[in-house]
Parts: sequence; structure tokens; C-alpha cells
Amino acid sequence: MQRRTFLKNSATGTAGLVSSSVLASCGEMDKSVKALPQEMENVRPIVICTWDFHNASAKAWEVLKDGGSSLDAVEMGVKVEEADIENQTVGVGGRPDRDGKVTLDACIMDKNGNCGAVLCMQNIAHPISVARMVMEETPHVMLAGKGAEQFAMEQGFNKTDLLTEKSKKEWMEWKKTSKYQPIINIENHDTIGMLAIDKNGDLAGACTTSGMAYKLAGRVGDSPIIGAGLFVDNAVGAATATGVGEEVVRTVGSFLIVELMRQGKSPQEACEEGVKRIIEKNRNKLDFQIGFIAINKKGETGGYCIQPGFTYRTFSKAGHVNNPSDSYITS
Ligand code: SD4
Repeated sequence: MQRRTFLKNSATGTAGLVSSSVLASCGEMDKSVKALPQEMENVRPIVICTWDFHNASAKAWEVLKDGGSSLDAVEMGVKVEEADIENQTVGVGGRPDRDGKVTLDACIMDKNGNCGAVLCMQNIAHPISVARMVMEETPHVMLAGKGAEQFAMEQGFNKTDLLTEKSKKEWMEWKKTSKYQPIINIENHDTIGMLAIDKNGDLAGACTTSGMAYKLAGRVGDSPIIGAGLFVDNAVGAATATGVGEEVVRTVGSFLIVELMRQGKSPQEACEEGVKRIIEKNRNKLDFQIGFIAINKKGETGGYCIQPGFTYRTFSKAGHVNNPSDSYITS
């Protein structure tokens, strides 16, 4: 198995991280942030996202390098993919459910642990922005279906037909067999999960998707579920997922990875352990893809997946890189 070095952005281990997270959990978050290790000064700001979404990560970087917040960066970043009609896994142009309806899922989380999500929402092109409004403008965390759509309209979002001719044609072709079979690494661009640290050292994350193509009507995966598709803890780090959401939900994957980092694992080690938990439950049927990415408070990053083919982007002062992820299955 090809191995890359565990600690990507720093040669130092996780001792500093543990002590800052312990301090933070004792209610001394501000002090711990001020006491960030020197190497983080060199890394931040930084953005990391699933797959080779170079336009999205470049957009987020633009926000970060000008001193913008990590929350703005991840929202602006993933919106690029939501708007791209060529991307059939996110936003407009997404593949529909088995009834031909495009239903979108998204969530967002900020440095204070605030979060918002929309589930199974139709007719709105930017679910991530609606999720942010749920977080900022309502006393709730999640809005689903018609209620989410109604809320979005009330907030001034336009009604948009999300089903493109291309996705419609493919769906009609699919209906001839109606076989539900998630495809591993769909065209190498899939759900976008994005994590960022801004110049102040604060973390935020966003995740947005049209979900699994040809799913049952009403199906929701991991992507809008806080703790499963995304989790951010400003004292420790953040993680996000792509792949077959049911499996990520079953292990509460992103929360698990952040907790593993809290215990001292590097982002890379934590992602590997997260994937391992899923593998343990699926020893006899490893025919699906899951990819996790993670970042810790110091700006160290990692990623791991089940099947070969997953990549993730990082953008910092060190450059804009598409990182091939190590995988459990290697051929
Ligand atoms: C879901 N996790 O709805 C999403 C889809 C995805 O690779 O990431 N596909 O289950």
C-alpha cells in the first residue's frame, strides 16, 4: 500500500493540539487560540475540500487571503459547485431521485458550534446559503422538504428548476432498468465538503450535495447531518465526508474523526480510523466508496478512503494542491 506521510503541513506532532483542546474544553478557548503554536501562523489561512474542486477551493482561498472569515470562505467556496450545471452531484444539475426530482441536502457549521442544515429541499439553487440562514435567522438547526423551500422563498431565494436536460435524459435512461446502484467515484467529482481556517485561526465547514442518484423519494444521506457529513470543533479541528451516506451516518463519521483528533490523533490517523470503523461493519461487501478529510487546529490535514480514486484539494500559502488520498483497497 502506498503510504504518504501522516503529517502533511507540519513536522511536529499533536502535543500542542491536545493541550490547547484541553484548555478550550475548560472554558479557556480564547487563551488557547492566542497560544497557538508558531507553525500554525505559517499555515493559516487554509482551505481543504473533498475531490478536485479547484474552482471552489480557489474561491474560498480568495475570501481567506483577503482576511475573510472561514464561514464566508466555505459558503462562497461550495456555492461555486452548487452553481455549476456540469456538476451532477451538487446543486443545479444534480441527478434526481427515482421520481425525477432533484432534492438537495446541505449543512454549515461555524467556530462557535452553531449549525444549520436543509434536507431534501427542491427548487432552490443554493442550499448552503439557506442552511446558513437557518443557522443565523431561526432558532432551529434543520429544515426539511417543503418547509425548507418555503423558508428559502421567504428569505428571497428564487425558485429554480434544478433538473437539467442532461440529468433528465440520464434519469429516463436509468428508468428502463430502475436499478439502484451507487457508482464508485462518480466522474471523480462528488459531494463537496469544505473546511477552512481563517487568519484568526477560526474553523468553519460546509457540506452540500444532491445525494445519491436515483435514491428513494425523501431519502437523506449524511451530508446535511451534523456529526455525520460534517463536524467542526473550533478547539480541535473539523472533518467532512463524501460517499455512501448511510454508512457515514451509521458511524457518525465526522464527529468520530474530530473526537479522535481531540484524543491526539493526527488528521490522517483519525481519517484512517474513521474509515476502519466503516470497514469493520462491512467486511463482506466493500463495494462502495467513503472518503473523509480532516484538518486540525494547527492546519495539519489528512484524508483517507475505501476505494482508490478519491482526491482532496488544499489551498494555503504553500500552494493549491490536489492530493491523491490513500485508500484501504489499493487496486
Ligand atoms: C449522500 N454522501 O447523500 C452523499 C453523497 C455523496 O459520494 O457524497 N456521494 O450520501
